[in-house]
Amino acid sequence: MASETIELKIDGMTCSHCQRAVHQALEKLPGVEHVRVDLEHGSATISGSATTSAMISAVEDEGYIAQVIPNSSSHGS
Ligand SMILES: [Cu+2]
Repeated sequence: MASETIELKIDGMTCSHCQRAVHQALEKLPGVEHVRVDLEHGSATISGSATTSAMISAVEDEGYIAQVIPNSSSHGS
């Protein structure tokens, strides 16, 4: 199973309505298994096999800005 967890930085969320819009946009993507949107930190954590570019465009379609947060913890140097 190529399931992985991706963290996105989301800009533009101001209230729980925004949070829900982002959550729903990500959740309906094919391959996405679990979504958690953190309004306070402006981030989203997505588990599943969808591509990050699909996630970013889904969020942007809702009117928010999404960026991948580089995951520095997966490779200890
Ligand atoms: Cu809002």
